[in-house]
Amino acid sequence: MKFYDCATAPSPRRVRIFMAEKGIEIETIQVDLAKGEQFSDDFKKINPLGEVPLLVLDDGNSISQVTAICRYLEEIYPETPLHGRTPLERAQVEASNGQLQANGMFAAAEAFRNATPGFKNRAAPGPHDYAQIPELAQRGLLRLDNLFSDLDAHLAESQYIVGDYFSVADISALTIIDFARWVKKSIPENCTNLKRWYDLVNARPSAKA
Ligand SMILES: N[C@@H](CCC(=O)N[C@@H](CS)C(=O)NCC(=O)O)C(=O)O
Repeated sequence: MKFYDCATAPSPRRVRIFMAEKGIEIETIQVDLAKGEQFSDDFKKINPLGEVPLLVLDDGNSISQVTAICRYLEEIYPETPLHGRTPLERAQVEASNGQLQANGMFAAAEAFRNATPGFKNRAAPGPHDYAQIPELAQRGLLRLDNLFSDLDAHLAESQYIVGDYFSVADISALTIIDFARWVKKSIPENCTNLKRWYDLVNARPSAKA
Protein backbone atom coordinates (compact mmCIF):
# COMPACT_ATOMS: atom_id res chain seq x y z
CA MET A 1 0.00 0.00 0.00
CA LYS A 2 1.01 3.61 -0.49
CA PHE A 3 -0.22 6.52 1.57
CA TYR A 4 -0.26 9.94 -0.13
CA ASP A 5 0.24 12.52 2.57
CA CYS A 6 1.13 16.16 3.10
CA ALA A 7 2.99 16.56 6.39
CA THR A 8 1.59 20.04 7.06
CA ALA A 9 -2.08 19.44 6.19
CA PRO A 10 -4.80 18.61 8.73
CA SER A 11 -6.82 15.99 6.80
CA PRO A 12 -3.99 13.53 6.21
CA ARG A 13 -2.86 14.10 9.82
CA ARG A 14 -6.11 12.43 10.95
CA VAL A 15 -5.00 9.30 9.11
CA ARG A 16 -1.42 9.57 10.40
CA ILE A 17 -2.64 9.68 14.01
CA PHE A 18 -5.00 6.78 13.30
CA MET A 19 -2.14 4.69 11.88
CA ALA A 20 0.12 5.61 14.82
CA GLU A 21 -2.56 4.46 17.30
CA LYS A 22 -2.75 1.13 15.51
CA GLY A 23 1.01 0.83 15.07
CA ILE A 24 0.65 0.59 11.29
CA GLU A 25 3.46 1.66 8.99
CA ILE A 26 2.67 2.28 5.34
CA GLU A 27 4.98 3.56 2.65
CA THR A 28 4.28 7.27 2.54
CA ILE A 29 4.61 9.69 -0.34
CA GLN A 30 4.57 13.41 0.36
CA VAL A 31 2.51 15.62 -1.92
CA ASP A 32 3.64 19.23 -1.47
CA LEU A 33 0.36 21.16 -1.54
CA ALA A 34 2.16 24.50 -1.11
CA LYS A 35 3.98 23.84 -4.39
CA GLY A 36 0.74 22.75 -6.08
CA GLU A 37 1.84 19.13 -6.60
CA GLN A 38 -1.80 18.03 -6.20
CA PHE A 39 -2.52 19.67 -9.57
CA SER A 40 0.25 17.85 -11.42
CA ASP A 41 -0.77 15.45 -14.18
CA ASP A 42 1.05 12.64 -12.39
CA PHE A 43 -0.92 13.10 -9.16
CA LYS A 44 -4.23 13.75 -10.94
CA LYS A 45 -3.80 10.35 -12.63
CA ILE A 46 -3.67 8.81 -9.15
CA ASN A 47 -6.38 11.00 -7.61
CA PRO A 48 -8.54 13.05 -10.01
CA LEU A 49 -9.85 14.94 -6.96
CA GLY A 50 -6.39 16.43 -6.45
CA GLU A 51 -6.62 15.88 -2.69
CA VAL A 52 -4.75 14.17 0.09
CA PRO A 53 -5.02 11.85 1.91
CA LEU A 54 -5.18 8.99 -0.55
CA LEU A 55 -4.49 5.31 0.02
CA VAL A 56 -3.45 3.22 -2.98
CA LEU A 57 -3.70 -0.54 -2.52
CA ASP A 58 -1.26 -3.07 -3.96
CA ASP A 59 -3.87 -4.17 -6.52
CA GLY A 60 -4.15 -0.59 -7.84
CA ASN A 61 -7.46 0.28 -6.17
CA SER A 62 -7.45 3.56 -4.35
CA ILE A 63 -9.41 5.05 -1.47
CA SER A 64 -9.87 8.78 -0.92
CA GLN A 65 -11.50 10.58 2.05
CA VAL A 66 -10.19 10.43 5.60
CA THR A 67 -13.22 8.59 6.93
CA ALA A 68 -13.16 5.92 4.21
CA ILE A 69 -9.41 5.34 4.59
CA CYS A 70 -9.72 4.95 8.37
CA ARG A 71 -12.67 2.58 7.93
CA TYR A 72 -10.68 0.44 5.52
CA LEU A 73 -7.64 0.33 7.80
CA GLU A 74 -9.89 -0.61 10.71
CA GLU A 75 -11.20 -3.58 8.71
CA ILE A 76 -7.80 -4.90 7.77
CA TYR A 77 -6.10 -4.03 11.08
CA PRO A 78 -8.85 -4.69 13.63
CA GLU A 79 -6.50 -4.69 16.64
CA THR A 80 -6.94 -1.65 18.86
CA PRO A 81 -10.41 -0.89 17.50
CA LEU A 82 -10.93 2.83 17.02
CA HIS A 83 -14.43 2.79 15.54
CA GLY A 84 -16.14 1.19 18.57
CA ARG A 85 -16.18 -2.18 20.31
CA THR A 86 -19.94 -2.82 20.41
CA PRO A 87 -22.84 -2.03 18.04
CA LEU A 88 -23.84 0.93 20.23
CA GLU A 89 -20.32 2.28 20.52
CA ARG A 90 -19.79 1.94 16.75
CA ALA A 91 -22.98 3.95 16.14
CA GLN A 92 -21.96 6.58 18.69
CA VAL A 93 -18.48 6.93 17.21
CA GLU A 94 -19.91 7.27 13.71
CA ALA A 95 -22.42 9.89 14.86
CA SER A 96 -19.78 11.92 16.71
CA ASN A 97 -17.25 11.64 13.92
CA GLY A 98 -19.81 12.76 11.33
CA GLN A 99 -20.75 15.75 13.50
CA LEU A 100 -17.11 16.71 13.97
CA GLN A 101 -16.46 16.47 10.24
CA ALA A 102 -19.47 18.67 9.41
CA ASN A 103 -19.33 21.16 12.27
CA GLY A 104 -15.61 21.21 13.00
CA MET A 105 -13.46 20.22 10.04
CA PHE A 106 -15.62 22.01 7.48
CA ALA A 107 -16.01 25.07 9.75
CA ALA A 108 -12.24 25.44 10.18
CA ALA A 109 -11.66 24.87 6.45
CA GLU A 110 -14.34 27.43 5.63
CA ALA A 111 -12.76 29.99 7.96
CA PHE A 112 -9.24 29.36 6.66
CA ARG A 113 -9.79 28.94 2.94
CA ASN A 114 -12.18 31.87 2.53
CA ALA A 115 -9.83 34.36 4.20
CA THR A 116 -6.28 33.30 3.29
CA PRO A 117 -4.78 35.25 0.34
CA GLY A 118 -2.93 32.18 -1.00
CA PHE A 119 -6.30 30.39 -1.39
CA LYS A 120 -7.88 32.93 -3.71
CA ASN A 121 -10.18 30.90 -6.01
CA ARG A 122 -9.34 27.78 -3.97
CA ALA A 123 -12.00 28.29 -1.28
CA ALA A 124 -12.77 24.55 -1.42
CA PRO A 125 -10.38 21.65 -2.03
CA GLY A 126 -10.96 19.42 -5.04
CA PRO A 127 -10.90 19.65 -8.82
CA HIS A 128 -12.97 22.84 -9.19
CA ASP A 129 -12.02 26.42 -8.37
CA TYR A 130 -14.30 28.46 -6.11
CA ALA A 131 -14.01 32.15 -5.26
CA GLN A 132 -13.60 33.11 -1.62
CA ILE A 133 -16.69 34.36 0.21
CA PRO A 134 -15.56 36.49 3.18
CA GLU A 135 -18.87 35.94 5.00
CA LEU A 136 -18.22 32.21 4.98
CA ALA A 137 -14.89 32.83 6.73
CA GLN A 138 -16.74 34.83 9.40
CA ARG A 139 -19.37 32.13 9.76
CA GLY A 140 -16.63 29.50 10.06
CA LEU A 141 -15.13 31.41 13.01
CA LEU A 142 -18.53 31.58 14.71
CA ARG A 143 -19.02 27.85 14.14
CA LEU A 144 -15.65 27.18 15.77
CA ASP A 145 -16.68 29.24 18.83
CA ASN A 146 -19.83 27.13 19.06
CA LEU A 147 -17.86 23.92 18.57
CA PHE A 148 -15.60 24.79 21.51
CA SER A 149 -18.50 25.49 23.85
CA ASP A 150 -20.52 22.45 22.68
CA LEU A 151 -17.52 20.16 23.15
CA ASP A 152 -16.81 21.69 26.55
CA ALA A 153 -20.37 20.99 27.70
CA HIS A 154 -20.20 17.44 26.33
CA LEU A 155 -16.86 16.70 27.98
CA ALA A 156 -18.17 17.79 31.37
CA GLU A 157 -19.92 14.41 31.42
CA SER A 158 -17.58 12.30 29.34
CA GLN A 159 -13.88 11.42 29.54
CA TYR A 160 -13.48 11.11 25.76
CA ILE A 161 -15.80 12.09 22.91
CA VAL A 162 -17.56 8.72 23.31
CA GLY A 163 -17.63 7.81 27.00
CA ASP A 164 -14.46 6.28 28.46
CA TYR A 165 -13.33 5.00 25.04
CA PHE A 166 -10.64 6.69 22.93
CA SER A 167 -11.82 6.58 19.31
CA VAL A 168 -11.37 8.00 15.85
CA ALA A 169 -13.73 10.80 16.94
CA ASP A 170 -11.08 11.99 19.44
CA ILE A 171 -8.54 11.99 16.61
CA SER A 172 -10.86 14.15 14.51
CA ALA A 173 -11.51 16.58 17.38
CA LEU A 174 -7.79 16.92 18.21
CA THR A 175 -6.93 17.63 14.58
CA ILE A 176 -9.74 20.18 14.25
CA ILE A 177 -8.64 22.05 17.38
CA ASP A 178 -5.06 22.24 16.12
CA PHE A 179 -6.32 23.30 12.66
CA ALA A 180 -8.42 26.07 14.29
CA ARG A 181 -5.15 27.72 15.40
CA TRP A 182 -4.51 28.51 11.73
CA VAL A 183 -7.40 30.99 12.02
CA LYS A 184 -6.23 32.14 15.48
CA LYS A 185 -8.89 30.24 17.38
CA SER A 186 -7.78 28.34 20.44
CA ILE A 187 -9.67 26.73 23.30
CA PRO A 188 -11.19 29.54 25.39
CA GLU A 189 -9.93 29.83 28.99
CA ASN A 190 -13.35 29.03 30.43
CA CYS A 191 -13.64 25.72 28.50
CA THR A 192 -11.94 23.76 31.29
CA ASN A 193 -13.46 20.39 30.35
CA LEU A 194 -12.27 20.75 26.77
CA LYS A 195 -8.79 21.76 27.99
CA ARG A 196 -8.64 18.70 30.27
CA TRP A 197 -9.61 16.46 27.35
CA TYR A 198 -7.15 18.19 24.97
CA ASP A 199 -4.23 17.70 27.36
CA LEU A 200 -5.14 14.03 27.79
CA VAL A 201 -5.40 13.29 24.06
CA ASN A 202 -2.50 15.52 23.04
CA ALA A 203 -0.21 13.65 25.48
CA ARG A 204 -0.64 10.41 23.51
CA PRO A 205 2.44 9.64 21.39
CA SER A 206 0.20 9.46 18.29
CA ALA A 207 -0.56 13.20 18.57
CA LYS A 208 2.94 13.92 17.24
CA ALA A 209 2.05 12.27 13.93
N1 LIG B 1 -13.10 15.46 2.08
C1 LIG B 1 -11.66 15.18 2.03
C2 LIG B 1 -10.94 16.49 2.22
C3 LIG B 1 -9.46 16.36 2.13
C4 LIG B 1 -8.81 17.74 2.09
O1 LIG B 1 -9.44 18.78 2.33
N2 LIG B 1 -7.52 17.70 1.78
C5 LIG B 1 -6.78 18.92 1.62
C6 LIG B 1 -5.60 18.95 2.58
S1 LIG B 1 -6.15 19.13 4.27
C7 LIG B 1 -6.25 18.98 0.20
O2 LIG B 1 -5.93 17.95 -0.38
N3 LIG B 1 -6.16 20.17 -0.37
C8 LIG B 1 -5.70 20.35 -1.70
C9 LIG B 1 -5.99 21.73 -2.20
O3 LIG B 1 -6.29 22.62 -1.39
O4 LIG B 1 -5.90 21.93 -3.40
C10 LIG B 1 -11.29 14.15 3.09
O5 LIG B 1 -11.98 14.07 4.12
O6 LIG B 1 -10.34 13.40 2.89
